[in-house]
Amino acid sequence: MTNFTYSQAALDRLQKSDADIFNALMHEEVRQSEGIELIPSENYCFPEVYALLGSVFNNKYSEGYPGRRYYGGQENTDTIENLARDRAKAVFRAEHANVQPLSGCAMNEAVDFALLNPGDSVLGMDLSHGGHLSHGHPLTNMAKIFKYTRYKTEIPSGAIDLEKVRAIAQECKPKMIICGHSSYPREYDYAGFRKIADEVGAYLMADVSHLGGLIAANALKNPLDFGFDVMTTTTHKSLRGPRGGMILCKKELGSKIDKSVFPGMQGGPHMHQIAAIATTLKLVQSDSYKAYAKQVLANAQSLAKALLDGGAHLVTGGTENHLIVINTATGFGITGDVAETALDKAGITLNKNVIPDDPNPPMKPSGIRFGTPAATARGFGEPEMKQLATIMLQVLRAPADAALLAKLREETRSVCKRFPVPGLEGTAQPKAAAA
Ligand code: DSN
Repeated sequence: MTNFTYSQAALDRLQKSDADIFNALMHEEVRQSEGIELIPSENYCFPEVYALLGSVFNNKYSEGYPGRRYYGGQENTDTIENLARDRAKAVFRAEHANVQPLSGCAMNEAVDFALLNPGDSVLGMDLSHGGHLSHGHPLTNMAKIFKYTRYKTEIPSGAIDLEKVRAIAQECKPKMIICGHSSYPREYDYAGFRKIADEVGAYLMADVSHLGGLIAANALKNPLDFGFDVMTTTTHKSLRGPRGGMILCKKELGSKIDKSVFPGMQGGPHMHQIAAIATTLKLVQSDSYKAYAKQVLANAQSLAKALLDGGAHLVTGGTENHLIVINTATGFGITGDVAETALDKAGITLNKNVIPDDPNPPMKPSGIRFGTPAATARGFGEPEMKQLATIMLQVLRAPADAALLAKLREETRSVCKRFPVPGLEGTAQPKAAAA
């Protein structure tokens, strides 16, 4: 059975009362343990996080904020939320922190509703160039309320031409400009964006969901150091915490942000999640976490170089953070969905992804996106990145070769056995539950 940090008594009860879900859980442990996770937004949380997510804090209603709640019995929830807010401010050098957003989209919507009025103009990055759905993609609810305009990157360098951004901003007169992404392998010129926002009188927001942990460890630049008004981050990606979101902002915006989260958007905060965020924010201050963040970046460099050397076409030509996007259509003559499926068969999980101005649709896009946070969390280093690149290149060159994929699956399983998932140590081969 599992060696996870759930209470054994609770697991025994689950096995008796709901064998279907219990078995799915056991199989998921095996999947995560025996496969190489490269989805750049996923990670293995700190084992302490499991203890808190499975704790009695799950039972508590705490609408409001510390010291001002709508329910009694808050002496312990106030403690954890105050700790989470104080630690968030210290880690990110922020004047104000709200740790209640349930996850990423809710967090970004709360910022929009705090700072904008219906009909206001917002400037954010185009989705196919690396931006995120919650920055005003036309299919989102937010796009029905606010008027979003998008800036793009230069193809093929991936650079952002600030003169073009400035011209768009002067034209659309945004009330807020968003920096941030979910598939952009380059660093932003935060100071350049601050200048443009000042020129057009816009709020400036950074959504650093992918980079939160790397910024916390000072391995990447912190937009708040460049005078950004607001910064948002999810807590389950590079930060290795529970699923959740956080809003960090200037003091003068704190009250608007807090009111927008509660009661504007949400009811009871998830206190088990906030407890786990608080602990995460303590753990990311350790030297071992700082070393982890540096290794995430070193591994991304190593993986990118080995893939480039092997002939892969990297969107933007390389990476400056934890993620890599490959154009599989031009490099290997296959769409991203074909690449995703073949790599999955070889034991490597990543996601199909659009490339800038992709001529193909999102379910059959031209590329794949992947990154190093999860593999680094289980201890992969640069030798494993080179091995991984060799495996990936073989798969991408022959995605329909079943025998090759099966052979490579054995190789990935064998690498995984050497690097147990945090929280699953001691169970190199967790047993699947009996059917
Ligand atoms: N879904 C996340 C990602 O994969 O980047 C962002 O919301």
